[in-house]
Amino acid sequence: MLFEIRDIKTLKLVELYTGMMKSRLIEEKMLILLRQGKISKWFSGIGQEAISIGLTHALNEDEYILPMHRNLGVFTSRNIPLSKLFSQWQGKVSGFTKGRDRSFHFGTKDFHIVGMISHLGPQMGVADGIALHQLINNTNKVTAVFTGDGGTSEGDFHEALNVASVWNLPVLFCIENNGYGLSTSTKEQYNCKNLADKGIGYGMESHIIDGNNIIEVYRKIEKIAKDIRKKPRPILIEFKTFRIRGHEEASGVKYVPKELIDTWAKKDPISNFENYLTSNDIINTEDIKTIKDSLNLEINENLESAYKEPYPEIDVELQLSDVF
Ligand SMILES: Cc1ncc(C[n+]2csc(CCOP(=O)(O)OP(=O)(O)O)c2C)c(N)n1
Repeated sequence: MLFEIRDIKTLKLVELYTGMMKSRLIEEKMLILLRQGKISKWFSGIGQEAISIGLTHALNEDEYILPMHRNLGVFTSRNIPLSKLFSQWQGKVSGFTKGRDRSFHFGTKDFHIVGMISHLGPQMGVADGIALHQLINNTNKVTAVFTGDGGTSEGDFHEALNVASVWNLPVLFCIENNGYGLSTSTKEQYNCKNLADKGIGYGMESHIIDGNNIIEVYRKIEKIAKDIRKKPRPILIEFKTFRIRGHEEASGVKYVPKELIDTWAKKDPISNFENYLTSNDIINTEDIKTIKDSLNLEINENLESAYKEPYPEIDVELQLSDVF
Protein backbone atom coordinates (compact mmCIF):
# COMPACT_ATOMS: atom_id res chain seq x y z
CA MET A 1 0.00 0.00 0.00
CA LEU A 2 1.43 3.36 -1.02
CA PHE A 3 1.10 6.28 1.41
CA GLU A 4 1.60 9.64 -0.28
CA ILE A 5 2.13 11.76 2.83
CA ARG A 6 3.36 14.95 1.07
CA ASP A 7 2.63 17.91 3.39
CA ILE A 8 0.63 16.08 6.07
CA LYS A 9 2.19 16.91 9.46
CA THR A 10 3.49 14.15 11.78
CA LEU A 11 0.96 15.12 14.43
CA LYS A 12 -1.86 14.50 11.97
CA LEU A 13 -0.40 11.14 10.93
CA VAL A 14 -0.33 10.03 14.57
CA GLU A 15 -3.85 11.39 15.10
CA LEU A 16 -5.16 9.37 12.13
CA TYR A 17 -3.40 6.22 13.34
CA THR A 18 -4.68 6.71 16.92
CA GLY A 19 -8.18 7.39 15.58
CA MET A 20 -8.25 4.10 13.67
CA MET A 21 -6.79 2.21 16.62
CA LYS A 22 -9.41 3.69 18.97
CA SER A 23 -12.21 2.46 16.74
CA ARG A 24 -10.60 -1.00 16.42
CA LEU A 25 -10.02 -1.39 20.18
CA ILE A 26 -13.60 -0.33 20.99
CA GLU A 27 -14.89 -2.90 18.51
CA GLU A 28 -12.70 -5.66 19.90
CA LYS A 29 -14.05 -4.85 23.36
CA MET A 30 -17.66 -4.82 22.09
CA LEU A 31 -17.22 -8.25 20.51
CA ILE A 32 -16.26 -9.57 23.96
CA LEU A 33 -19.20 -7.80 25.62
CA LEU A 34 -21.52 -9.27 23.00
CA ARG A 35 -20.40 -12.80 23.91
CA GLN A 36 -20.90 -11.94 27.58
CA GLY A 37 -24.47 -10.78 26.87
CA LYS A 38 -23.67 -7.23 27.99
CA ILE A 39 -24.65 -5.76 24.62
CA SER A 40 -27.17 -7.37 22.28
CA LYS A 41 -26.06 -6.59 18.73
CA TRP A 42 -22.97 -5.45 16.85
CA PHE A 43 -22.33 -4.26 13.29
CA SER A 44 -18.61 -4.45 12.70
CA GLY A 45 -16.61 -1.95 10.69
CA ILE A 46 -13.33 -3.80 11.31
CA GLY A 47 -11.18 -3.32 8.22
CA GLN A 48 -13.15 -0.24 7.12
CA GLU A 49 -11.85 2.23 9.73
CA ALA A 50 -9.84 4.37 7.30
CA ILE A 51 -13.04 5.63 5.63
CA SER A 52 -14.88 6.98 8.69
CA ILE A 53 -11.77 8.32 10.36
CA GLY A 54 -10.16 9.79 7.23
CA LEU A 55 -13.37 11.49 6.13
CA THR A 56 -14.32 12.91 9.54
CA HIS A 57 -10.83 14.37 9.98
CA ALA A 58 -11.04 15.94 6.52
CA LEU A 59 -14.30 17.78 7.26
CA ASN A 60 -14.84 20.68 9.65
CA GLU A 61 -16.43 19.89 13.01
CA ASP A 62 -19.56 21.90 12.21
CA GLU A 63 -20.23 20.07 8.95
CA TYR A 64 -22.96 17.45 9.09
CA ILE A 65 -22.21 13.77 8.63
CA LEU A 66 -24.93 11.12 8.21
CA PRO A 67 -23.24 7.83 9.06
CA MET A 68 -24.46 4.24 8.75
CA HIS A 69 -24.23 1.21 11.02
CA ARG A 70 -20.55 0.57 10.12
CA ASN A 71 -19.18 4.06 10.82
CA LEU A 72 -18.12 3.98 14.47
CA GLY A 73 -15.09 6.11 13.51
CA VAL A 74 -17.35 9.07 12.67
CA PHE A 75 -18.64 9.13 16.27
CA THR A 76 -15.23 8.60 17.86
CA SER A 77 -13.50 11.15 15.60
CA ARG A 78 -16.00 13.79 16.70
CA ASN A 79 -14.83 13.04 20.26
CA ILE A 80 -18.17 12.01 21.72
CA PRO A 81 -17.58 10.87 25.32
CA LEU A 82 -17.19 7.09 25.19
CA SER A 83 -19.39 6.56 28.27
CA LYS A 84 -22.31 8.01 26.31
CA LEU A 85 -21.65 5.70 23.36
CA PHE A 86 -21.31 2.69 25.67
CA SER A 87 -24.57 3.66 27.44
CA GLN A 88 -26.27 3.74 24.05
CA TRP A 89 -25.17 0.20 23.18
CA GLN A 90 -26.19 -1.08 26.62
CA GLY A 91 -29.67 0.45 26.35
CA LYS A 92 -29.11 2.83 29.26
CA VAL A 93 -31.20 5.99 29.87
CA SER A 94 -28.10 8.12 29.36
CA GLY A 95 -27.63 6.71 25.83
CA PHE A 96 -28.63 8.83 22.85
CA THR A 97 -31.95 7.00 22.35
CA LYS A 98 -32.66 6.66 26.10
CA GLY A 99 -32.64 2.87 25.85
CA ARG A 100 -34.99 2.54 22.86
CA ASP A 101 -32.32 1.27 20.48
CA ARG A 102 -29.06 -0.44 21.27
CA SER A 103 -27.16 0.06 18.07
CA PHE A 104 -26.37 2.80 15.59
CA HIS A 105 -29.74 4.44 14.92
CA PHE A 106 -28.90 7.65 16.69
CA GLY A 107 -27.49 11.07 16.02
CA THR A 108 -26.49 14.14 17.97
CA LYS A 109 -26.86 17.68 16.76
CA ASP A 110 -24.25 18.74 19.34
CA PHE A 111 -21.66 16.88 17.25
CA HIS A 112 -23.29 17.53 13.86
CA ILE A 113 -24.16 13.89 13.29
CA VAL A 114 -27.58 12.89 11.98
CA GLY A 115 -28.63 9.39 12.99
CA MET A 116 -28.86 6.62 10.45
CA ILE A 117 -32.29 5.84 9.01
CA SER A 118 -32.73 2.08 9.19
CA HIS A 119 -34.25 1.92 5.69
CA LEU A 120 -30.84 3.05 4.38
CA GLY A 121 -31.64 5.02 1.20
CA PRO A 122 -33.86 7.72 2.76
CA GLN A 123 -30.98 9.29 4.64
CA MET A 124 -29.51 10.48 1.35
CA GLY A 125 -32.60 12.66 0.86
CA VAL A 126 -32.11 14.04 4.37
CA ALA A 127 -28.56 15.02 3.39
CA ASP A 128 -30.04 16.86 0.40
CA GLY A 129 -32.30 18.78 2.79
CA ILE A 130 -29.41 19.83 5.01
CA ALA A 131 -27.36 20.81 1.97
CA LEU A 132 -30.25 22.85 0.55
CA HIS A 133 -30.32 24.81 3.81
CA GLN A 134 -26.55 25.35 3.55
CA LEU A 135 -26.84 26.46 -0.07
CA ILE A 136 -29.69 28.92 0.53
CA ASN A 137 -27.82 30.43 3.47
CA ASN A 138 -24.46 30.55 1.65
CA THR A 139 -22.70 28.78 4.54
CA ASN A 140 -20.07 27.13 2.31
CA LYS A 141 -20.39 23.87 4.21
CA VAL A 142 -20.24 20.30 2.98
CA THR A 143 -22.69 17.59 4.10
CA ALA A 144 -21.43 14.01 3.90
CA VAL A 145 -23.77 11.04 3.77
CA PHE A 146 -22.86 7.36 3.83
CA THR A 147 -24.49 4.43 2.11
CA GLY A 148 -23.43 0.87 1.36
CA ASP A 149 -23.29 -0.91 -2.00
CA GLY A 150 -26.63 -2.50 -1.07
CA GLY A 151 -28.18 0.87 -0.34
CA THR A 152 -27.39 2.09 -3.86
CA SER A 153 -30.02 -0.30 -5.25
CA GLU A 154 -32.80 1.53 -3.45
CA GLY A 155 -34.92 4.10 -5.28
CA ASP A 156 -34.05 6.78 -2.74
CA PHE A 157 -30.43 6.69 -3.89
CA HIS A 158 -31.48 7.64 -7.42
CA GLU A 159 -33.89 10.34 -6.26
CA ALA A 160 -31.40 11.94 -3.86
CA LEU A 161 -28.52 12.01 -6.37
CA ASN A 162 -30.71 13.30 -9.14
CA VAL A 163 -32.16 16.22 -7.20
CA ALA A 164 -28.77 17.04 -5.65
CA SER A 165 -27.29 17.27 -9.13
CA VAL A 166 -30.11 19.35 -10.60
CA TRP A 167 -30.08 21.76 -7.62
CA ASN A 168 -26.28 21.81 -7.15
CA LEU A 169 -26.53 20.72 -3.53
CA PRO A 170 -23.19 20.53 -1.67
CA VAL A 171 -23.43 16.86 -0.69
CA LEU A 172 -20.64 14.32 -0.58
CA PHE A 173 -22.38 11.01 -1.38
CA CYS A 174 -20.10 8.33 0.06
CA ILE A 175 -20.61 4.74 -1.02
CA GLU A 176 -18.75 2.24 1.13
CA ASN A 177 -18.44 -0.62 -1.32
CA ASN A 178 -17.54 -3.45 1.02
CA GLY A 179 -18.32 -6.39 -1.25
CA TYR A 180 -21.58 -7.49 0.34
CA GLY A 181 -25.03 -6.11 1.19
CA LEU A 182 -25.92 -8.59 3.94
CA SER A 183 -25.36 -11.86 1.98
CA THR A 184 -25.76 -10.34 -1.51
CA SER A 185 -22.39 -10.00 -3.25
CA THR A 186 -21.68 -6.98 -5.44
CA LYS A 187 -21.86 -9.22 -8.55
CA GLU A 188 -25.54 -9.80 -7.77
CA GLN A 189 -26.09 -6.21 -6.69
CA TYR A 190 -25.25 -4.12 -9.79
CA ASN A 191 -24.19 -4.53 -13.38
CA CYS A 192 -21.80 -1.62 -13.95
CA LYS A 193 -18.03 -1.87 -13.46
CA ASN A 194 -17.80 0.65 -10.64
CA LEU A 195 -20.55 2.24 -8.57
CA ALA A 196 -18.79 5.56 -9.20
CA ASP A 197 -19.84 5.14 -12.87
CA LYS A 198 -23.39 5.93 -11.79
CA GLY A 199 -22.31 9.57 -11.42
CA ILE A 200 -22.31 9.88 -15.23
CA GLY A 201 -26.05 9.24 -15.34
CA TYR A 202 -26.72 12.04 -12.89
CA GLY A 203 -24.26 14.46 -14.51
CA MET A 204 -22.24 14.29 -11.29
CA GLU A 205 -18.49 14.25 -10.74
CA SER A 206 -17.38 11.02 -9.12
CA HIS A 207 -14.19 9.51 -7.71
CA ILE A 208 -12.94 6.08 -6.69
CA ILE A 209 -10.89 6.03 -3.47
CA ASP A 210 -8.98 3.15 -1.88
CA GLY A 211 -11.03 2.91 1.32
CA ASN A 212 -8.30 0.96 3.13
CA ASN A 213 -5.69 3.68 2.67
CA ILE A 214 -6.13 6.32 5.37
CA ILE A 215 -3.87 8.84 3.65
CA GLU A 216 -5.65 8.52 0.32
CA VAL A 217 -9.04 8.94 2.05
CA TYR A 218 -7.92 11.92 4.13
CA ARG A 219 -6.04 13.77 1.36
CA LYS A 220 -8.61 13.26 -1.38
CA ILE A 221 -11.63 14.08 0.79
CA GLU A 222 -9.92 17.17 2.18
CA LYS A 223 -9.27 18.40 -1.37
CA ILE A 224 -12.77 17.54 -2.63
CA ALA A 225 -14.43 19.15 0.42
CA LYS A 226 -12.46 22.38 -0.11
CA ASP A 227 -13.61 22.41 -3.70
CA ILE A 228 -17.28 21.88 -2.80
CA ARG A 229 -17.12 24.70 -0.22
CA LYS A 230 -15.84 27.04 -2.95
CA LYS A 231 -18.18 25.80 -5.68
CA PRO A 232 -21.24 24.10 -4.14
CA ARG A 233 -22.19 20.88 -5.94
CA PRO A 234 -22.68 17.19 -5.18
CA ILE A 235 -19.85 14.69 -5.66
CA LEU A 236 -20.13 10.91 -5.62
CA ILE A 237 -17.36 8.90 -3.97
CA GLU A 238 -16.96 5.15 -4.16
CA PHE A 239 -14.70 3.82 -1.42
CA LYS A 240 -13.40 0.37 -2.32
CA THR A 241 -13.14 -1.76 0.80
CA PHE A 242 -14.28 -5.07 2.26
CA ARG A 243 -16.48 -6.26 5.10
CA ILE A 244 -14.23 -8.67 6.98
CA ARG A 245 -16.90 -9.74 9.49
CA GLY A 246 -20.59 -10.60 9.14
CA HIS A 247 -23.35 -8.14 8.30
CA GLU A 248 -23.95 -8.24 12.04
CA GLU A 249 -22.33 -10.70 14.38
CA ALA A 250 -25.27 -13.11 14.58
CA SER A 251 -25.33 -13.89 10.84
CA GLY A 252 -21.64 -14.73 10.37
CA VAL A 253 -19.67 -15.00 7.11
CA LYS A 254 -20.39 -18.56 5.89
CA TYR A 255 -21.40 -17.28 2.45
CA VAL A 256 -18.13 -15.33 1.94
CA PRO A 257 -15.27 -17.28 0.25
CA LYS A 258 -12.41 -17.58 2.75
CA GLU A 259 -9.83 -16.52 0.10
CA LEU A 260 -11.59 -13.18 -0.22
CA ILE A 261 -11.36 -12.52 3.50
CA ASP A 262 -7.69 -13.60 3.52
CA THR A 263 -6.85 -11.33 0.58
CA TRP A 264 -8.50 -8.33 2.19
CA ALA A 265 -7.05 -9.05 5.63
CA LYS A 266 -3.65 -8.34 4.05
CA LYS A 267 -4.98 -4.88 3.09
CA ASP A 268 -5.92 -4.08 6.69
CA PRO A 269 -5.92 -0.27 7.01
CA ILE A 270 -4.36 -0.22 10.46
CA SER A 271 -1.54 -2.76 10.14
CA ASN A 272 -0.48 -1.35 6.75
CA PHE A 273 -0.35 2.21 8.06
CA GLU A 274 1.37 1.06 11.24
CA ASN A 275 4.06 -0.65 9.13
CA TYR A 276 4.54 2.53 7.15
CA LEU A 277 4.84 4.69 10.29
CA THR A 278 7.31 2.36 12.01
CA SER A 279 9.47 1.66 8.97
CA ASN A 280 9.76 5.43 8.35
CA ASP A 281 10.66 6.10 12.02
CA ILE A 282 7.57 8.23 12.54
CA ILE A 283 6.55 6.13 15.55
CA ASN A 284 8.17 3.08 17.16
CA THR A 285 6.84 -0.02 18.92
CA GLU A 286 7.04 1.71 22.29
CA ASP A 287 4.87 4.60 21.02
CA ILE A 288 2.36 2.06 19.74
CA LYS A 289 2.19 0.42 23.15
CA THR A 290 1.69 3.80 24.83
CA ILE A 291 -1.10 4.70 22.39
CA LYS A 292 -2.87 1.37 22.88
CA ASP A 293 -2.49 1.44 26.70
CA SER A 294 -3.94 4.92 26.91
CA LEU A 295 -6.87 4.01 24.61
CA ASN A 296 -7.59 0.83 26.57
CA LEU A 297 -7.57 2.82 29.80
CA GLU A 298 -10.03 5.34 28.32
CA ILE A 299 -12.26 2.50 27.09
CA ASN A 300 -12.25 0.64 30.42
CA GLU A 301 -12.87 3.75 32.52
CA ASN A 302 -15.78 4.79 30.33
CA LEU A 303 -17.22 1.29 30.41
CA GLU A 304 -17.17 1.38 34.19
CA SER A 305 -19.15 4.64 34.18
CA ALA A 306 -21.64 3.27 31.63
CA TYR A 307 -22.21 0.14 33.76
CA LYS A 308 -23.24 2.40 36.65
CA GLU A 309 -25.89 4.19 34.56
CA PRO A 310 -29.54 3.16 35.15
CA TYR A 311 -31.75 1.23 32.72
CA PRO A 312 -34.97 2.97 31.63
CA GLU A 313 -38.11 2.76 33.79
CA ILE A 314 -41.48 2.44 32.11
CA ASP A 315 -43.04 5.87 32.16
CA VAL A 316 -45.87 6.45 29.67
CA GLU A 317 -45.90 10.21 30.06
CA LEU A 318 -42.17 10.49 29.36
CA GLN A 319 -42.37 8.16 26.35
CA LEU A 320 -45.29 10.11 24.86
CA SER A 321 -43.65 13.46 25.47
CA ASP A 322 -40.59 12.28 23.55
CA VAL A 323 -42.75 11.17 20.61
CA PHE A 324 -44.88 14.27 20.41
C1 LIG B 1 -35.48 -1.26 3.36
C2 LIG B 1 -34.57 -2.16 4.15
N1 LIG B 1 -34.34 -3.42 3.73
C3 LIG B 1 -33.55 -4.23 4.44
C4 LIG B 1 -32.96 -3.80 5.59
C5 LIG B 1 -32.06 -4.71 6.43
N2 LIG B 1 -30.69 -4.32 6.19
C6 LIG B 1 -30.05 -3.45 6.99
S1 LIG B 1 -28.49 -3.11 6.46
C7 LIG B 1 -28.67 -4.19 5.14
C8 LIG B 1 -27.56 -4.41 4.19
C9 LIG B 1 -27.16 -3.16 3.54
O1 LIG B 1 -26.05 -3.44 2.74
P1 LIG B 1 -25.07 -2.31 2.32
O2 LIG B 1 -25.85 -1.09 1.94
O3 LIG B 1 -24.17 -2.88 1.30
O4 LIG B 1 -24.28 -1.93 3.67
P2 LIG B 1 -23.31 -2.84 4.53
O5 LIG B 1 -24.18 -3.48 5.59
O6 LIG B 1 -22.63 -3.79 3.64
O7 LIG B 1 -22.32 -1.92 5.16
C10 LIG B 1 -29.93 -4.77 5.15
C11 LIG B 1 -30.39 -5.75 4.15
C12 LIG B 1 -33.23 -2.48 6.00
N3 LIG B 1 -32.67 -1.97 7.10
N4 LIG B 1 -34.02 -1.69 5.27
